[in-house]
Amino acid sequence: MNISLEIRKLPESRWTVLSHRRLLSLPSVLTGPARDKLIDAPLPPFLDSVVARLRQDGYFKSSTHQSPNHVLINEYKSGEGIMPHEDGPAYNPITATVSLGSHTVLEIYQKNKHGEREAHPSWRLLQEPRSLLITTGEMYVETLHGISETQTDENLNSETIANWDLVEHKEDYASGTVQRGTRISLTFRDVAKVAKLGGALKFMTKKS
Ligand SMILES: O=C(O)CCC(=O)C(=O)O
Repeated sequence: MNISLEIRKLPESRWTVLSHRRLLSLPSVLTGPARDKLIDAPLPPFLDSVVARLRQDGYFKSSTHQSPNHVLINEYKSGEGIMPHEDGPAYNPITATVSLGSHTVLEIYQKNKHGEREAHPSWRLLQEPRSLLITTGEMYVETLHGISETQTDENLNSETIANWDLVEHKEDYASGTVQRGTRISLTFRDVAKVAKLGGALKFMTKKS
C-alpha cells in the first residue's frame, strides 16, 4: 500500500495547520487535562504493514501495549521545521519515525545541569526518505530534538552527521549541500493511558 497516497486521501479537515508545518493525529488527538489519554480506536489499515514490521523487529516489546497505538503525521514544506522539544511522559519512551518525501536533518540537544536545553545541538542526524529512526532509552528521556527552518541543509559530511555511516544513499549528499523538499514524517508511539469511549465520556461530563 502506498502510504503517501493514503495520507493524501485523508480529509483536509483532519489536519491542524500551524504556522510552520501541519499535523494530523491518528487515530485521534490525545485528550484529558494532561493531554495524555488516548480514546481506544484502531490505527487505519494503511499503517498495518509498518506496525507489523515494528512489532516483528521488537522495538515496542517493553512498552505498555507492545505495539504503537498512536501516529502523529507532520508535513513540512521546504523551509519549515519544528522547535526543539521533548516527546514527554504521555508516551512510552520509544518513538519510531518514518520519513517520506524529502530528507531532513534532525538536531539533538542535550540539557545542562539545570535541566535547560543547551544552545547548540550536540548531534545532527540525517533522515533519508524511507528511513526509520528509533529514539529510545536515554535519548528519549534526556535530550530534546528539533528541525531548523531552512530550505537548504549545509555541511553534511561524516564529521557533522552522527549517523553518516548508516546513510544509504551517500551519493545524494556528497556535495554537502542539499535542498529540502516537502517531507512527511510519521511518528509511531505507544500511549500508556487508553480509555474506552464510555469511560472518556463520563470523564468529560464530570469536568463540565
Ligand atoms: O518530523 C519529525 O521527524 C519530528 C517530529 C517530532 O518531533 C514530533 O512529532 O514530536
